[in-house]
Amino acid sequence: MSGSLRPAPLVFFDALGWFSLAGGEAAPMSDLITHERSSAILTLRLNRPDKLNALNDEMTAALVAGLEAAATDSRVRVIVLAGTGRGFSAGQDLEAFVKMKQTPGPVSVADHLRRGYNVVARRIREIEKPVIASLNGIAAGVGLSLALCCDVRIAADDAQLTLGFSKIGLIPDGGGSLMLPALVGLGRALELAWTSDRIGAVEALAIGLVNRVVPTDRLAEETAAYAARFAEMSPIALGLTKRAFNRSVIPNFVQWLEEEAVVQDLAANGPDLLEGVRSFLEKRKPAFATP
Ligand code: T3D
Repeated sequence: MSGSLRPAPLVFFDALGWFSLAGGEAAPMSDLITHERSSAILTLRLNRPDKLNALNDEMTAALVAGLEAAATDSRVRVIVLAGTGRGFSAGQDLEAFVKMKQTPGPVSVADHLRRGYNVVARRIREIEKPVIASLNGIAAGVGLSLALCCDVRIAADDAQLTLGFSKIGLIPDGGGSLMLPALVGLGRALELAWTSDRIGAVEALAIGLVNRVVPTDRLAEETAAYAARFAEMSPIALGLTKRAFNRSVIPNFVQWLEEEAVVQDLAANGPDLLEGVRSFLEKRKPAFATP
């Protein structure tokens, strides 16, 4: 079933970048995030397959709205994040990023994070329902970070995971600099962040980056069957377990998102970001600055 569960709430951002919703007002649901509900399971699907589901501002706002709808709809007990087409997400749309940087009075990267990816990351962690990332093909950049913010990751055996940030002069953001070491330990996290090596599903499973690996042609069915187990359990117990683990393992998550944005701004204000992005789009090696 496609379409929204109910009219999408309007999303506003305050000075700190947190969103609020206009009560009762309806906005057209963006096609960039589709909603599919099957009994108690809501799948929010990144839907920009011609761009490897690279995220732009409209898509990010639609994802926030989708998560908010899922959080407040008592029919929804489990949320699945998935991608349309040959991958989960290639991360920030780098062409859109260059355009954003070229507009007069460009928004800072820290503010861009505060208004967008940090809201998504915070929402995923705050929703007291299981949020499952269903990963096929590529998950890169903040696409991977958001998957790491989810509670469980199910990977197709064709999944390829890469941070990618270091290749364009950035640090992992969208909660990635906290969730990655929390999941795989400091040493492996630094290795993955610094090298931006692509790792396959089997290696990701071995290091704890994903929870399970399933055949690619069965990803949707296996994810649905897995989610259905949670849909039959006590939503109160599952929700409070998430609250308890949030508080025990990542109690400073929201504060860290802000600190991460500040550190990312330091990286973004140096010369390497635009060189990294341009070299990627021009399909050449970057010439990074010497400090
Ligand atoms: O302000 C802020 O909020 C900053 C926050 C940033 C958050 C981030 O996510 S930063 C990281 C952004 N993402 C990346 O740097 C990943 C860049 N892409 C890649 O490294 C590779 O494309 C992939 C590993 C994702 C996939 O590799 P592959 O070999 O399967 O595909 P490809 O040939 O590289 O890409 C296919 C096409 O998609 C290609 O376009 P073309 O040549 O067919 O016209 C490529 O340019 C395009 N593409 C891939 N990733 C992006 C993209 N276009 C725009 N943005 C992308 N992120």
